[in-house]
Amino acid sequence: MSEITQEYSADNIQVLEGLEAVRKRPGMYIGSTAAKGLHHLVYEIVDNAVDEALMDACDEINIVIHPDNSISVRDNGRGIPTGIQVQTGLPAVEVIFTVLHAGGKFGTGGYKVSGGLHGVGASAVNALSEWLIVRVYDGKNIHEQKFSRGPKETELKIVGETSETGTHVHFKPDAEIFEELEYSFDTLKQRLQETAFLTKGLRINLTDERPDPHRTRSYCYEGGIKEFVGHINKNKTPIFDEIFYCEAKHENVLTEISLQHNDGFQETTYSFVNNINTTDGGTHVTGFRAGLTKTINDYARKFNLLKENEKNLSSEDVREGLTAVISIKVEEPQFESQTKAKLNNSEARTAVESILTEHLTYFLEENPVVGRTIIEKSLMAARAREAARKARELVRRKSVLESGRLPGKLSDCSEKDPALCEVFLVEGDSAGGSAKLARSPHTQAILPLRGKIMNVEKARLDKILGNEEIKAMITAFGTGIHEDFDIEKLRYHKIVIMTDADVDGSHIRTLLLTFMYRFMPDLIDDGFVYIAQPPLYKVEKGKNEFYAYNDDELKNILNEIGRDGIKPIQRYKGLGEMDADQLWETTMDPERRILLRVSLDDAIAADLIFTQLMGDKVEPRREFIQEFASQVRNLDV
Ligand code: 28F
Repeated sequence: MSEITQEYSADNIQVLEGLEAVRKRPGMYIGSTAAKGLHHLVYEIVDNAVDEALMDACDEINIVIHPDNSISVRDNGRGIPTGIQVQTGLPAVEVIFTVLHAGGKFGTGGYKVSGGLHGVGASAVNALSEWLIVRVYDGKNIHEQKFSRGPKETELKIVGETSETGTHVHFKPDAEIFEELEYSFDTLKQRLQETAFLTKGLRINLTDERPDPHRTRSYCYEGGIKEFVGHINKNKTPIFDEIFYCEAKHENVLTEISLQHNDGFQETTYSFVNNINTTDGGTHVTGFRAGLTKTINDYARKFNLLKENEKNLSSEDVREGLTAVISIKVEEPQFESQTKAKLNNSEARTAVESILTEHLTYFLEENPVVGRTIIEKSLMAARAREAARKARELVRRKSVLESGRLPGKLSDCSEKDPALCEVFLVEGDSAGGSAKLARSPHTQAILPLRGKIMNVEKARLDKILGNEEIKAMITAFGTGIHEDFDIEKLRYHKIVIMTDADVDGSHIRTLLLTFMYRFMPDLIDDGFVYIAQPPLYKVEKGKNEFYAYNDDELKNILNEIGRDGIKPIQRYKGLGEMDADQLWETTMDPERRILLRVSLDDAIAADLIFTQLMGDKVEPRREFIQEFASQVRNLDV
């Protein structure tokens, strides 16, 4: 008995040290203490419930955002065991919430989701919460334990009876730790929908109980990633109706693949390992590409769709317009980097390649029309790629992209250090003129863009690179594009999109963002792209001038200064209505302006947004324009 007590106290010290470490360096455990880390807490807890679903022990998870921005997560699984663990002398549930990495250590086999990106589990969430309450429903009793900033506040005790089973965790992120405490419904919604797609048949409900507005979403996909592919292609035009899907296991790598081509030119492939989004791909994606290229070429040869004198289709050719989701489960995932963005397990490559080859070959033989359609599209891609390559060579040689000769329309700044330089992309020549007068020419360059920017979603590379506005931007930025992109050559560390505050302006802004996202994604990723915020209203009273950037602000200003003796309120419809001084004061002066930094850290959301706006279908575009306004407001300042 005394031995156990000794072990207990030794462990207890370790426990407290472990959790103290999490509180000292939260960033190391959850990535950040900003909004991203705050949301991460939810994923850690939800992922434990998802593990239970992956064991087929649970089919529903409920997540509630409470009015105080605390979160509760409830699953209908078996309930975390409440019995005493021999090694620690403590209830298993207490261990899970107080011992760092307990999830992994005591895992009972299976494919652990291991807590999303950082995989630190419930104990880290507990350490970073002002309070956390866990309730276990074991079919007879409700067991409850409370914690505060790590250490327990109460022993595990029975607080009621129940016929249900499952686990309920309610926590409030600690204001001493997090800079941001307000949960975003949209961010949680996005990620939870993705989780639902990845876990066939699991129902995930999200409820926002904060006022204005109460919202709820429910996600459940019997078809899993097949429905995910359908969802991604929803606003695009698929070139065949059937969505390919397969599921098989090969050397302990459980593999699911789904794909469908659309009539666009971009590839959209999302890959996951144990439900973690591997944004940089890895061995599973390599295996997928090899299997796809080989299967399609073999099929084309077998049915004489590719003549003997024709070269094999390339991997790029067969992936034009492809939408695919690859989801694998492995017992011991090896990642190349700390961020888990790229998988390293070599068995994943062979598993995905062989499973795809086998099932896709069968699928194409069963669906010959699909086979022919994919091959026709790939052949067109091959021809276009050849034409584009020649065009690019030509453009390159003609030195448009690499001459160092700057576009004629650019009014450059005199400073040479890119870190100090800004370029304003301004809609229209007239606004460009005011901006030129308004700017501080030492550090601010102006590039006026005429009219609508080309929609890069809808054109091939040779045509895009022939477009004057696009060429002007590429040469002004100096970085080159695609595989030639070199951030070191960036000439301005702030690229500021300045468009009118109307629907046309927001359309142009989105076209510009689409162009950058597709051609120079690192510009956005590395935080060099900004959106200027011109004011919407000007209020004048006596000698005082006030600018309002939205309707709320206008109301506040009017409340503050009263309506007596004010001049008629001026509503700016476009940048052109402001004179140079006003433009400088309100929108360009680094001391006074508000810039929104564009940060598309969720590539999936971004891509859906971009195709929603850029695709052919009108309805989603309208929805988007409405939603985009709120997105922009949510971007980091
Ligand atoms: C709201 C968050 O965390 N759900 C969980 C279980 C179920 C088991 C379990 C969890 C056993 C010994 C480690 C039950 N019965 N939702 C959750 N549900 N963890 S977390 O076991 C954990 C291991 O220590 C469970 C039989 N086996 C496992």
